[in-house]
Amino acid sequence: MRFIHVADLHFDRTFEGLSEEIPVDFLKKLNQANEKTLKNIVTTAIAQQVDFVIFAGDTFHQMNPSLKNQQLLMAQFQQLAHAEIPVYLIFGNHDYYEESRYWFSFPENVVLFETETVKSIVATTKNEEKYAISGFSYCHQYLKAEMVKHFPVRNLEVDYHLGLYHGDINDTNFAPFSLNELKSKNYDYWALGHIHQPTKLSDEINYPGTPQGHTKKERDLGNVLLVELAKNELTVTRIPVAALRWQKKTISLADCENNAAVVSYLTKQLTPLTENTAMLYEITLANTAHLQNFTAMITNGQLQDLLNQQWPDLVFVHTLKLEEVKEKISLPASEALKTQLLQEFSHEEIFNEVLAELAGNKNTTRLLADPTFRQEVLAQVAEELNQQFEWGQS
Ligand SMILES: [Mn+2]
Repeated sequence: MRFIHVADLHFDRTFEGLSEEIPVDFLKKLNQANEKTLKNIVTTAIAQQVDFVIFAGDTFHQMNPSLKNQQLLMAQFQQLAHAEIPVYLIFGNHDYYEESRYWFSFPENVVLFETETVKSIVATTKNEEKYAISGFSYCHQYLKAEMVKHFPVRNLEVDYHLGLYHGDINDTNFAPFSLNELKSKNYDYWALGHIHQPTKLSDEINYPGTPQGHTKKERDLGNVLLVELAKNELTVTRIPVAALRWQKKTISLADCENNAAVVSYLTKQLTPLTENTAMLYEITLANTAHLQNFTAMITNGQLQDLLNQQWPDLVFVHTLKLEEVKEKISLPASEALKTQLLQEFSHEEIFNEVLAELAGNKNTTRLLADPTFRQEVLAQVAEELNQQFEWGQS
């Protein structure tokens, strides 16, 4: 049996944090990107001849999607219907479900899990493999119940049993669960949703991450998972589908002798690898001290504009800046102490204790519970400590 696991598509989310001067051609790409990503998913499903496609919540960014976006989504589900590929869909905390908001019927190949109670269905693939799927949806923005407790144990009368779960290990607002609880059900696969960075909790328990990043923080991602199940065998493959990719790059100009070499060098560095994926870049230029009269063309935006004309519909540099070179402060403390401190603060309790003042607020509570947030903050702290201080030996 093989299927595609999609989560957190956020089909109607706009691309955030871009300057207003986006070239017309690229703006057109942006406006079509969400639909293109979904089309890529559908094309992949048909080409891979999968048995079904799972959407594990937050297919829409809003609980009240526009009519146009509803129609576009249904049209793509209809494509899967033509290929006789079923869709199993749960709703997450962003697109929490209320029937009356939908002005189009879901095609008949789409099986919805519509309530905040766990529902199980049994079906058969074309190859006569029998499978069960258990799942639930959000009907409110928050779902504090530990939904995992309501899942049945593995159905022993089917070849495979799958769980659909939109939730968060740490955050009590989003159907909290523990890894052991999921494992205790003995399912063959758990299709998770909610965390936008691809995250593997164990071989058979995965967040695919968002198939299309919408902010510069959602960089270097954009895939779905192709899952193949055979008796006692599981293969999970990432398949890239994003119409647009966000990337952060530091480019050294050490090899550019003078300004006359800069444009062609940068152009080369930004050359798109494929015509199928548009690129959104945040570029930092390093080692520029030897170039004269250089800074002005960065600050007045001329170099950025020029680069954005090279592949107007494929490459957009949304940020172009110079690397900050600061004089380092010499510290009498050792490198080992720095490592030790970082290790200490990577413990959840200690980290949260330091940020205890933020814990009262709804949004920050969510951040504090997110292990990727902790990792990001600590990585940033480590970078700052290295950039700003000269560490001693003892
Ligand atoms: Mn979510």
